[in-house]
Amino acid sequence: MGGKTRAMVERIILVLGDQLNEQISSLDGADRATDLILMAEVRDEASYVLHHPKKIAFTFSAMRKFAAQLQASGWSVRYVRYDDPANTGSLPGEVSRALSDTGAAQVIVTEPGEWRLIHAFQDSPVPITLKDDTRFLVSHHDFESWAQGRKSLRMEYFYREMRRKTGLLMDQGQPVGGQWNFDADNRKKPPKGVQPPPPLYFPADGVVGEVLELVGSEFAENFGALHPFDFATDREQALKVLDHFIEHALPSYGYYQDAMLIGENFMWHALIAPYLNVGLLLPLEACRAAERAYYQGQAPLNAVEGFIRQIIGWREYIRGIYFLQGPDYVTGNALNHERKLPAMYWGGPTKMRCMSEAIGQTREMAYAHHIQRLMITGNFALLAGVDPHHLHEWYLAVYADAYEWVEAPNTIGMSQFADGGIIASKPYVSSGAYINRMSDYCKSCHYKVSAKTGESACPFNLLYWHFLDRHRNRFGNNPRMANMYRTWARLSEDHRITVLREADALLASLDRSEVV
Ligand code: FAD
Ligand code: DLZ
Ligand code: SF4
Repeated sequence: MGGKTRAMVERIILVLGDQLNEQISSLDGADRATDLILMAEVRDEASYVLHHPKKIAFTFSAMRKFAAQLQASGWSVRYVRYDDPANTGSLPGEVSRALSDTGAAQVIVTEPGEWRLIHAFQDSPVPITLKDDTRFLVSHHDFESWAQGRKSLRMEYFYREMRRKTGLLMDQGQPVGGQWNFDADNRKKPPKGVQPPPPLYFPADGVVGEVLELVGSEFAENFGALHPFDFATDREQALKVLDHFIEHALPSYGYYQDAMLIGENFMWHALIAPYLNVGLLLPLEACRAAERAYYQGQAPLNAVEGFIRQIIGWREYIRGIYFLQGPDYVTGNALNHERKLPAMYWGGPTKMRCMSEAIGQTREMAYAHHIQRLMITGNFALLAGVDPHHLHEWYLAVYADAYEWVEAPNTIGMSQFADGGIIASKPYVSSGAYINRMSDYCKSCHYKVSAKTGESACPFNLLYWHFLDRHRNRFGNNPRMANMYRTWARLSEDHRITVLREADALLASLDRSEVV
């Protein structure tokens, strides 16, 4: 307990597992002499979904190391381990226990990134003060002001304001290079022989080793491989991941952002989302590092702009939407999709190479990149009419970077159109042709991407038309989808009937838990 006696503790400062930065607002104005920091590994947080074991191991390791760092810089820390016999299993329970042990008069926490916990703290019998999370560049109030009165909340306009606000890639009020967005340059498939850089690996140290033993015994049933575990687990290591990305991957980040190759799990992606989301890295420092690389001639503008857009654009916008829309947002189901999540998502067999690649690497790494999430696993669930809430729970569980504030708008809004179009102006659906263009998956698939009907027809081809046909009332007049509906209408009636019949048969197979 850092040597404090009962009478000395004035305030308890609760630091959550995704708030691991000394600049966190709860510590702002705190007093090393009289305040006690509380951190707790609890059953409720480790099991509100079936988290991937790597995600739990990452969180607990990073929490333990951050607690040690705080202690080393003079803070008193009460750290409750998962297997402490006195552990109540919940954060409010641990707050109450700490209060009664210390007699402190006040509890402070930075606002959690999930309504579930915000409500738990608001409903707590002891008053808990929530402070704004200043790691983000935009407050709830600023996002509400931006959103107010707008007909549509598209990210692009928000992003331009963020560029002006931060001054990133700005020159006398104008975007550097004369354009805000260079995405048009960013859809290339890597030529043969071009290899993504290998990521950095961090061998387990003593702290991580102990956590791995705990997670291995307590969460053995959860979907996902615990070993090998090589995540960064402290700030120093996370900064190395950022530097490594800037030096080796950023120069090609833009061009190949959407590409997918068998056996290449990480491509040219940054691999920093878990570190940003728990506080080991801060968003502006990542953007400034990329901007520096551009000005020093180490990375092209399209790559640097693309990376900065993901962080000050998408990441901030997505969080703004989560808090603006309120706790019911995650229950959205605008397309009335009710199919249960196919077993292949939890590692069941599938004959679809793209799905087995994306899900297989998710199981091994707790990672898949954006296009694998959006255009493979998300696209398939949307085409197949999976209940978006089931899919939301899956994404929240299986990725090391998954926290509801960022996962839910990406899943419910961007990927599943279950919010009725708040985030996306049209659903992100594609047939197999897009997957074939952006990956090498189709070459070794059981199905044929060129086959539109018949036994070997790519399931994405069949379900794509089924989706458009069954949602004609909603999307038939959407100008951005007019081409798709025109193409469908040009097909012969016989062909359309066959496609719909075969798609129905495929969906029935999924419902009977047959291998698809
Ligand atoms: P890069 O592709 O290299 O991008 C750099 C950074 O930009 C990321 O680290 C991330 O912080 C930010 N970023 C990029 N795209 C987004 C986005 N759409 N929303 C918010 N931030 C973004 N991201 C999460 O951090 N947590 C999630 O739980 C999560 N769930 C997702 C679920 C679905 C269905 C989809 C389609 C996307 C989801 N994303 C989520 C967004 C994105 O896929 C991940 O941020 C990205 O894959 C993380 O890998 P990276 O660090 O290599 O990112
Ligand atoms: C993700 C996670 C896990 C697995 N475990 C803990 C924990 O034991 N203690 C804790 O304080 N936080 C944990 N977290 C992170 C929280 O779930 C996160 O703070 C909330 O979801 C709010 O974003
Ligand atoms: Fe996926 Fe279809 Fe290509 Fe197979 S053929 S990998 S199912 S897109």
